[in-house]
Amino acid sequence: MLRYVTTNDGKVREAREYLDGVEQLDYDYTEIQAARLGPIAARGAREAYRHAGEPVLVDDAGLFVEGFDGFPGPYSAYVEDTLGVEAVQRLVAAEIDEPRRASFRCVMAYCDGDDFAATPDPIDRDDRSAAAAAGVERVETGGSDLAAESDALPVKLFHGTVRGRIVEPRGDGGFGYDPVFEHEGTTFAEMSPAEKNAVSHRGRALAKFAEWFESR
Ligand code: ITT
Repeated sequence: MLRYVTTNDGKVREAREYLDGVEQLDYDYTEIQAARLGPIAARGAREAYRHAGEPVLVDDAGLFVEGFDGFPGPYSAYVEDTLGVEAVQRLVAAEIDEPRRASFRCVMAYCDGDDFAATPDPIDRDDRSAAAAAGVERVETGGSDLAAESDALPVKLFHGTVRGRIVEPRGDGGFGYDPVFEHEGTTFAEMSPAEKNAVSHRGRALAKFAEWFESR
């Protein structure tokens, strides 16, 4: 049984369209601080797999504002919880000229304890020697060293991106930053779940995953 690991019900609604009978695993894995989503999702997938003992899919996403060098990016959840979505929109409107470009990005990280021998990249193998050379710190959680526990677990990654603009909030569908993200004239919050999935970062990553998973 595949477990879709998230605390966010909005993500689950969107994932169900691609993954028949997928079960949500409401597990709050450790989100490490990193500039890119891939390593965050990969680390989360290893931790969730060790917790669940079943195949897991972790979904890490964020909003990247071009004029802010990608902020809030990997910190999107923290910024939503602290500043709030509408404050981010006002900040963008005050500081950045039209067209206020931004993108949503999503990385799906799949782990089932096996290798992916005949699979093309990207695969995160948690290369500890490369991490050490780059001066990356180990993550300590309650005395256990996650990286040391997990270095034998490869994780398969699936990426999705969608480009758009930051606009004043419109619509009441979706979740998170959807009301302030406009894609080709419509905000994500004005779209039905199926319309959003057809163009969204998550829909694109899920479509790639679903195709690969079916053949596995
Ligand atoms: P989990 O980590 O438990 O999956 P989360 O909501 O914290 O739940 P993320 O860290 O991936 O998930 O989310 C980053 C932030 O980006 C968070 O504030 C979300 O609300 C927001 N976000 C992610 N996908 C989004 C989408 O499709 N539309 C709008 N906002 C989104």
